[in-house]
Amino acid sequence: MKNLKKILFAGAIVVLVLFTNSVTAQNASSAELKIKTSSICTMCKKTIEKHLATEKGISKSSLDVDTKILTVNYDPKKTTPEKIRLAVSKSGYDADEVKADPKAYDKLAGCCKKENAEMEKK
Ligand SMILES: [Cu+2]
Repeated sequence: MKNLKKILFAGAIVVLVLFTNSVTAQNASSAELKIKTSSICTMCKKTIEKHLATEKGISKSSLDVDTKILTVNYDPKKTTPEKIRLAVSKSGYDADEVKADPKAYDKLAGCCKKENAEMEKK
């Protein structure tokens, strides 16, 4: 009987190790994407990050206001870089070569519009 207990115990450990490995493998399948956006201020940051939080397959997004680079952590099985850029566009901002959705852009606060930012520089 003691041997049987040992075998069961060893079996439980094997199952645990296999389970842990599969969880780690899932984490490894998450990818990172960097997108150049037309954002201007911390309000833009909130708008974009809030919008992306509702998108499927995106676990985390973080915008660096100074560089305008948006870093997105996503699951490649659930979404694609194309879809993510489109989501950024739908929030009113350019995403790399994808231009901002005009309707969403119109709804942005005045300070968040790239036209105004360019005018202020002149
Ligand atoms: Cu802004």
